[in-house]
Amino acid sequence: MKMSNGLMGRRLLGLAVAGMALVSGGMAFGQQPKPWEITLQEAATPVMENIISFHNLLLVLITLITLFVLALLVIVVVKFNAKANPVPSRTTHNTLIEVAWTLIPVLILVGIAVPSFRLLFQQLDVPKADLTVKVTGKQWYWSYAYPDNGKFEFDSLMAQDKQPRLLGVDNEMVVPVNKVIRVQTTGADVIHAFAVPSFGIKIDSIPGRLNETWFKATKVGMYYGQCSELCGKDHAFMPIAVRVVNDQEFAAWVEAAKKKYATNPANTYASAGGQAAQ
Ligand SMILES: [Cu+2]
Repeated sequence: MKMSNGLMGRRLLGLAVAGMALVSGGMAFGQQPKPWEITLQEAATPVMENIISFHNLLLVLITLITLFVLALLVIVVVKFNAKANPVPSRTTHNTLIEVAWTLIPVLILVGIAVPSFRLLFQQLDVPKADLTVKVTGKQWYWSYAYPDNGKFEFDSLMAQDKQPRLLGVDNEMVVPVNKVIRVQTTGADVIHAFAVPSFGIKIDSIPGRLNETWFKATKVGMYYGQCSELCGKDHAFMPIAVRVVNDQEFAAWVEAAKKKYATNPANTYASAGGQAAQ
């Protein structure tokens, strides 16, 4: 069968569009990595929205700079090769150009530094929290404690039978929507890292140290992350699943969780000084 290039291109494009529709159709339940994803996960917090716009700004800048340098290289190769330009110029100094190629990059870097520092400050300056969740990384699962809501703590392990594969857990971390959640994190054994891409957070969970970050999810739904510090043989199998719900659902969940986890061995983890029952 013979096919013209144009026809072939259109068929491939059609196939790609159909594939993308298939992927997005299966994505009704929340934020997680998607097949063939080439950009950042969709934002669910103001911080992540700002990270994405900063990323887009940098992408435009780096593209323009790369094209400019490429154009200069092409001009040099075409106009100033030995054949086209047998007698080279003996110029060694040009004050105007030297000042320009020093000053313009400095101005560009300062221009990048301003929004960059603003974003960094927003990430690091924890606003007044509505709720604190203490997240402990363990080999190889997470524990979540709710000191403001009855001091219960529970383990969250990857569930083989749950979807999405390798991201579903038995007990999800649950938080209310549009509330500032302070995340305090530590490691019980080795260094782990608590990361949820659509919240724009990634912070090390270090034994003997309490690290702090925050997020304010503005959309209800399920959000997935993974441990992001190589922590041992099951590093790839300690996913993070966060369910963002409205206030009433959160209050109901807290009441149920208090009862459900009242006898959880995880609550005695610290006092027992040993392995939590899994
Ligand atoms: Cu880990």
